[in-house]
This record gives sequence, structure tokens and C-alpha cells, in this order.
Amino acid sequence: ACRLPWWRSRATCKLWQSGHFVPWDRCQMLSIKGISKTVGQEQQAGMKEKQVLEDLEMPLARRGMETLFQEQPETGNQYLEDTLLQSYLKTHLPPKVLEKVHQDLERFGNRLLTEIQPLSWECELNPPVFQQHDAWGRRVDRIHTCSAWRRMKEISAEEGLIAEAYERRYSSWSRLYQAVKLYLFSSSSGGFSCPLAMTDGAAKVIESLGIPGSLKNAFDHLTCRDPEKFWTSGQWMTERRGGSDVANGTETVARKQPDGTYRLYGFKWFTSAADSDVTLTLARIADAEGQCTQGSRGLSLFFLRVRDEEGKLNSIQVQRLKDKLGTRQMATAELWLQGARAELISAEGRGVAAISSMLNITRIHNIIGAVASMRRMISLSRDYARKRVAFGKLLKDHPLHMQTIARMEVQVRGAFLLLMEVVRLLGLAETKLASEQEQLLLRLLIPVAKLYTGKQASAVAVEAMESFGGQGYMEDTGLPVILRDALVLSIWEGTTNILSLDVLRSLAKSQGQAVAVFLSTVQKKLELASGTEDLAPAVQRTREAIGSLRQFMAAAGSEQALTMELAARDFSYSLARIYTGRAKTGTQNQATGWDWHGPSLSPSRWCNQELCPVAAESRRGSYGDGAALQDSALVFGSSRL
Ligand code: UCC
Repeated sequence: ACRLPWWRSRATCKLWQSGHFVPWDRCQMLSIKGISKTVGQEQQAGMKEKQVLEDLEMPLARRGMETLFQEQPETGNQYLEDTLLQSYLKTHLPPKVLEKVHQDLERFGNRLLTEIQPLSWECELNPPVFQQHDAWGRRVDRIHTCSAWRRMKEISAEEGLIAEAYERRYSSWSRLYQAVKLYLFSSSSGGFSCPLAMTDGAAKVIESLGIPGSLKNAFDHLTCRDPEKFWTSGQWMTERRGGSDVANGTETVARKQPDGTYRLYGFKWFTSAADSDVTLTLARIADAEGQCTQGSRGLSLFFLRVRDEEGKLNSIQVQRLKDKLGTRQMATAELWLQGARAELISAEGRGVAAISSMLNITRIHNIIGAVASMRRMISLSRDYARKRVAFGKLLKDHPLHMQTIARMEVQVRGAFLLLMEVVRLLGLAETKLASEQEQLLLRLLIPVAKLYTGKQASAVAVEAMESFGGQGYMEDTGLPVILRDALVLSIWEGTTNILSLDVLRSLAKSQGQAVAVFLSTVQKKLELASGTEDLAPAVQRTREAIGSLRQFMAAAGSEQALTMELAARDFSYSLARIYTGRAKTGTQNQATGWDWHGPSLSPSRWCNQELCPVAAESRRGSYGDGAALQDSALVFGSSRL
């Protein structure tokens, strides 16, 4: 029953459920985060704008009866409203695949709007709760999740959010199709994207091991469409010494049992989606004397079930749930492994190499999350600009405001194209259609895109929040949730600096071939685009950037390793910007009709920024002799050095 005054309920509650009033709070809960039954079509938007302006004319006394002083931003079917996504699919997918995919995505877009978004908000309002003891003092270590969270798991299976990538119904395009569904799902999923990322990563590791008999059952559960059978996986890598330096920070010990299995002893300090069914984790195998090899060469990869058939924990104790800034819908826990039974799934001492295929998948999911979060914030900003009046006109009629949104739009378009390129290459690699060069490019682009889009997402979330004024700062608008959740994207799955070093690792491992492929791929695309007059300035700037990058690399080759380490972040940013510039100029050139909402606007805007910051910083001496000492002096003051 609604316990609020009648006027408040009536005026604000647009939603009726089975003829009953929905309580105000509940109504608000369902209507924020852009949950609306109406699809935001152009015509409707125009009518709304008119209505807003007419309302302004209303006498103040009557306006006082309205509880909403400002119109709430909304979005419609996120697939139908995403013209860039639709254009990309039209341009790239074979017609038969496109037809099937388009139908499914339109349906999925409606399901997101009507069913999944309300669940997402419920997850936010009902975060997981940890119960350590029962009423009688027995230790139970239960993580209680809400029904909406559990429903998300069922929906993920029904929609094939993992299965699609492994069934390969559409050959190499299956991976891209899955990524597009995850992209649409991400900002409406209430954090369920995280367990899906790790589930996908676990399936990938098992598949890359050739699906050994002992893991066949797990693989089937992780990749199935049956909600009753679907399992999610964790990825327990971080221990109390931290999550970056895995090689030195892992203390967990594995003791071999007579039956060939292992028992794990250790403390996992940051385990996301702790309610998952299974997990992959690293540990050091103890020899007969109980000694372990230290460093990376001592790490092996294990698979384990978190609970047994009766739901009893596998010799695991939950110490507590983490109190995180964001992603609060999802349980992240500190876990003690006290002899958890596990199966060794990598060769001994090859744990890091074996789990790296999981890392690459979860990093791609991170990119998906970053692009989705930017798209969501900008869609809401755009809608708000058509409703909010300030200084006598709608925000959309203030050029400075539109410039701000347009700058964010350029960022999200760039990030989207980078994401599509990564998943296109992954699809080719998984169906054995990728050349050696494409595989090298994929290895290089994953950390580049992860680190770059993570930073873009944080910046866009902050900027977009400002576009709602004070309302953006209000918890009950749902906007702060998007910001908080976005901030983790540059932290987990490898921070910006760790991934910058991973970029260098991929160059070293390929003996420079990865970057050679990168340069020739960009060069080829620029040649294709050079015939298009509109694109000439963008092509020219990208060419200059490549020239600067080549010069920097030639000079850095003769410097000490410290130069490359100091330059790693700027170098990675340069790769991200140049490759995105190439994606923007390249795709438009295709004959199938690429809709940019204004030809060449986006490529030229993108290419107007500093495309090769590493060369610019190098010229300023940022990586030269003494630069590291100067940095320390700046941070600590020279007396402390
Ligand atoms: O944050 C975490 C969980 C949160 C949940 C996330 C869900 C995401 C959801 C998104 C949805 C919106 S878990 C913790 C995250 N931690 C990390 O990501 C680790 C960061 N640290 C690193 O990446 C490190 O640099 C390490 C662990 C890779 C460095 O270890 P090592 O042992 O020092 O590395 P090595 O010796 O360089 O590499 C060992 C082997 C090499 O192969 P071989 O021996 O054949 O030469 C490397 O080439 O591993 C290979 N390798 C890779 N191969 C290393 N990294 C990769 C890679 N990325 N791809 C392919």
C-alpha cells in the first residue's frame, strides 16, 4: 500500500501494477535509470520538447502542484537508438547473419527496457549481504543475493550471453554478436557483467586447453543456455600483497593428494562474484619437503568448485565482503582457502601463461563495460538536453552545452570502433581465420584498448554527470551509480600502468613484430581512405602521427629500458589514438554507406587531438636522463630523495 500523501503518489507515480498504486519510492526505483515504456523516437522527443516549453508558461501556483520540477532523462530501446552500432553491423555483417542478429537485438533491446533495467535497479538497492553465523552460533558463511541478481543469472543463460561465443553459429561473427549483446546488457545489468566476464574467461581457458575430459562438464555448464544448469565462474588472483604483481604476491600453496587432486591453502583477498559456482585460481605446488618455487615459474593454475552438491563450501571460509566505492550489486569477498579441493589444469609452473587467456577475455569485457557506460551517460545527457530549460531555452539550444556533449560523443564513437575491431579479430582468431599478423595485432590491441577506454569511461562519466547540474549528483537519480561503477574500469583487470607494461611485454615477446603489424595495418587503411576528400585532414594528421611514432621508436631503440618504461603509458595512448583514428577514417570509406550523422565530422574531430603524445612528451624530455629523478623530486621534495 502507498503510505505517501495522495497528491504525491498521484502526481509522481506513472506506473501502475495490476491496478494498484506503486509506492512512491518503488515507483521512483522503477522509473529512474531511464526505465520507460515509451520508446524515445524522434517525433515523440519533438512533442516532449514542445510540452516542456509550454509547461514553462504555466502559472507558478499551478506548477507548484507538479512534483517533478525537471523532466527525468530517459532512453528507449538501446539497440534501436544506437545508430552507430546499427551502421557498423550493416557495414560488416554478411546479410544473412545481419538479418538474424538484427531481429534478436531489437527484441533484446525491448527486454532490456521492460524487464532487465528494473531488475538492475533492484540489484543496486539490494546489495549482497554476508551472514557469518546462524542464529545458533554455527558458522555458515552465506552470501545472500537478491532475487533480481539471481534472475540476472537466468536471463544471461536464456539470452546465451556466454553460449553465443562458443556455439559459433555465425562462425567468426559469433564473438562480435556476443560482444554487442553484452554491450547492450552491460549498462542495464546491475553489475552482472562482472561474473559474466569471468565465466567467459573460464570457458575460454578450458577451451584453449582442448576441453579435457575432467573439465567437459564444467565447460558445458559455463556455456549452456539452460538457466537451471548455467554456472558462473570467479577468477581468484589477488592476494593480500596485491593484484598487480601476481608473480610475487601469490602465497597460496597447493598440496597434492593421493587421488591426484590438490588441496589449496591461502588467503584470496579480492574475489569478485564470490557467489559464483566455480573458479580458476593460482597457487604454488609444494614439493615433498613442503617447499615452493617462488616467482612466476612457481605458479600453476587450478580449477575448483566453490560448493559441493549440498551447497556446503569447499573448505573455504568467507572473512568478509568488501565495502567498495562502486559495483556494490556484486559480492566481492575475502576468502580463506583451508584445504579447498582443486584440480590442476595447467602444466606445473605455467599458471600465468594459462590464465592469460582468461585475462584477455575479462579485459575485453572491461572494454565492453567502458563503452556501454559512456554510451548510457551520453544518451541520458542527450535526452536531458531536450527537456531541461535554462536561460529561457532548452539545453540543446545552448551551443556550449552541445559542444560538451559532442566532445563526449567523439570519445564514445572512437571507443566503440576500437571495441568492434578487437572482437572482430578475436572472432577470427577463435575460428582459425586470423593470420599470424592479426593474432599479433589482437594481442597488442587488448591491453591498449582496455587501458584507454577505462580512462575514457571515467572522464566521460564525470563530464556527463555535470551535464545534469546538481541533479547529476543526487543518488536517487541513479546517475552516481553509473559514475561509481565506471571508476573501477581503469583499476580491475590490470591498472593503466600495468597494462602499459603489458603492451611492452607484447612487443618484446613478438620481437617488435606486433608494432610493425600495427603500423602497416594503419598505413593500409589510410591508403584506402586517402581518395575521400572529406577525410583528407584526418588522414593527413594520422599519417603525421605515424611518422612521429616511428621516429620515437627509432630513437627509443637505442635508449635504456627506463626510457621505454617511462614512456609506456604515453606510448599506449598513442597506439590507442592512432588506431582509433584509423578505424574512423577506414570504416567510412566503405561503399555500403556509413552513417556518421554528418560525413567526416567524427574522424576529423578525433584526429584534431594530439594523436601521438609519446612523441610530443619525448621532445619535451619527459623520458630523458634525469626525468625519473625529477619526478621523484616533484613528488617527495628533493630533501627526501
Ligand atoms: O581484478 C580482478 C578481478 C576483478 C573482476 C573483473 C571482472 C571484469 C569485468 C568487467 C565488466 C564490466 S583479478 C586481478 C587482476 N589482475 C591482473 O589483471 C593482473 C595484472 N598483472 C599482470 O598482468 C602482470 O603483468 C602478470 C601477472 C601477467 C605478470 O606476470 P609475470 O609472471 O611476471 O609475467 P611474464 O613472465 O611476463 O609472463 C608469463 C607468461 C609469458 O608467456 P611465456 O612464458 O610463454 O613467454 C607471457 O607472454 O604469460 C604470458 N602472458 C600473456 N600472454 C602474460 N600476460 C599475457 C597476456 N595478457 N596475454 C598473453
